[in-house]
Amino acid sequence: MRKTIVAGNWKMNGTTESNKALLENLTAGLNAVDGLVTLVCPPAVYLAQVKQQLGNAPVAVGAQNVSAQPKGAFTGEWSLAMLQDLGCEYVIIGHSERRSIFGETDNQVAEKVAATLDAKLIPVLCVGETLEEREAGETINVVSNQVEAVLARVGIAALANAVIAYEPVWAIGTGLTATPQQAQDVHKAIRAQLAASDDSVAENMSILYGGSMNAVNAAELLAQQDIDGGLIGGASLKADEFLTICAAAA
Ligand code: 3PY
Repeated sequence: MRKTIVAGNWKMNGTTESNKALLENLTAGLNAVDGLVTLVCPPAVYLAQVKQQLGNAPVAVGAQNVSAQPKGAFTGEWSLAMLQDLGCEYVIIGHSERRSIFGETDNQVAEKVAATLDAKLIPVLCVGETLEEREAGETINVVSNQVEAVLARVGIAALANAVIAYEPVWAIGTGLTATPQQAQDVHKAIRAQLAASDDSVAENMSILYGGSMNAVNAAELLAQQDIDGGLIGGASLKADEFLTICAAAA
């Protein structure tokens, strides 16, 4: 069964105080809905605080990144075992900010997805094209190569346990959003690519849209046939906006 997922990517924002207030407002307004997963992904240093404050609330917790290495001399990194230890369920992998600012390659992304699946956490694999690539008519090629790098590494059966997020790079942190049709076209192409390996994995894959989704544009984006939720940046830092998006997805 394809799940609808509304995930907040808090990026590098928050304080102990502001997290507390955000989660209080979020949990106060959230209605648990069958088939809808609400997920928050705070900075790693706040994962324990967020997990503890959420208690039994129907909100899953994820990290924004993880090392593919199990442990050892990797200063500044954290492992999947540590995320398991904290009770995290999801890991965002290959966000365009990781790819463009920190130089993560398709191969590194594939290794992280593989390690996350091995650890039985759920990777949220991010893919998306730059503005130049879109203008050059390369969108589907670029996205399909990013998906293929992971598919070739983990295989279609394992990928069934992942989530994919399509995030056009030009729509991240810019206030620009893909039109519902532009987003739907890419989501449909990703699903078709998966279907070439396995129809049922394709049918059941949750493919989220990310890239300046907010309370105003969410309903129209989420109404598209192949859009199964959102990976929300700035709007996830405001409880009322995030709740509006959750309601639109329910
Ligand atoms: C955005 O909406 O800006 C995002 O990058 C979500 O991950």
